[in-house]
Amino acid sequence: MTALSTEHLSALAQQSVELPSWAFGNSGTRFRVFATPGTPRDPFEKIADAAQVHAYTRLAPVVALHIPWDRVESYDALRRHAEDLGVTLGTVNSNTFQDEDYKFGALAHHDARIRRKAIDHHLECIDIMDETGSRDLKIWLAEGSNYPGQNDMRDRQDRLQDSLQQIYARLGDEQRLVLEYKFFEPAFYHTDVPDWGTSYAQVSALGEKAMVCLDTGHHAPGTNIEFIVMQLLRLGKLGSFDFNSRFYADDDLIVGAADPFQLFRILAEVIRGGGLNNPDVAFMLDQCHNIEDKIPGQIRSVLNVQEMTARALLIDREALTAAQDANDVLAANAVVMDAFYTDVRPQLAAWREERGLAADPMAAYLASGYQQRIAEERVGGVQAGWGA
Ligand code: PSV
Ligand code: MN
Ligand code: MN
Repeated sequence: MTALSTEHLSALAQQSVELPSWAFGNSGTRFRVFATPGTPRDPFEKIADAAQVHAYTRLAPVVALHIPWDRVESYDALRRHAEDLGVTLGTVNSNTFQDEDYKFGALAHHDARIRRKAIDHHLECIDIMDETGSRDLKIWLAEGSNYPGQNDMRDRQDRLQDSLQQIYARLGDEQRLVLEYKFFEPAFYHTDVPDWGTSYAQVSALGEKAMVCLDTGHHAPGTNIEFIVMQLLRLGKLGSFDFNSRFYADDDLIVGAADPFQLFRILAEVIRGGGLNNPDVAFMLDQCHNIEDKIPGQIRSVLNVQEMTARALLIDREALTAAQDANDVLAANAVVMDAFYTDVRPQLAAWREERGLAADPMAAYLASGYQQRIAEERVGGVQAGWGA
């Protein structure tokens, strides 16, 4: 069996996955939100839960915020709270999808008042980033139209660019804007940022501090996502990932649960393109745990990312290039499949123990009593925001 080398292990030791604060709140579908005992009642408790994931895996030192879901009186206090628990605050996500004013759009709206309000919301997010020490402002827009003729799509692109320019102008030297795309939903006919090409066009017109965010759940079925990863890395515009998995649409399920092979292929392109442990690429999760416990759900997620990274590192690049150069189709494919089929779990477990971690982080967390404690102590948890 191929084993992970010292070099592979040191690459894995540097791996960092950013957790979304909203994964720790209750969420659901549009049919019902099922509450989970022990759900955090405020952003401070969400950070405390995220810190548990990091404590057992040493893989998740950063927590992303969502405004207004994580609005607090003092971001400095939130920052210190995070640091006391061994994590830092990361990407700030804006929200222009839950306000009555945004029914027909926000940054691309034709009404100057509403567009101003949406731009100001993003400026507030940057103010928050200044206090939290966050680098990235992530923008996902729920904008578009439902019927042909409802809006002028081209005018909307122009207004979107203008709005983004105003936001971009407020970024500090070390800050960035990442623009996420999604092919449909909540708009069903056209979406203003439906694909990586549109996001790339919009951010390229802004400048170097603007990048694309690739959410793995935001493509049509059958899309070759690793090709997009390759292309964005090649263009130097892959700013961040939102990892999750999907069976049907934007399911937000545990990354690697629906299609571990796809996650492996994506991470293989990340490695090929120099994106692993590259500070320019943020590896975030964007998930909701509707029916399973949230902390174990996040532990499972980061371990899935680690396992598929380890397998992707095992691809024998020399053998692969030789087979490719010889047009040996089956040999080239076999090199990739050999790596994918290697079970890295025993080696990762042993390696964790060497670093003072439990061999099985999930079992260790479940045995710790934390889940029972929060279930007893916290009554009346908040929703992740989707229903709030
Ligand atoms: C909605 O599709 C969404 O899941 C986007 O992926 C955002 O990243 C996320 O919500 C949080 O705003
Ligand atoms: Mn996302
Ligand atoms: Mn999504």
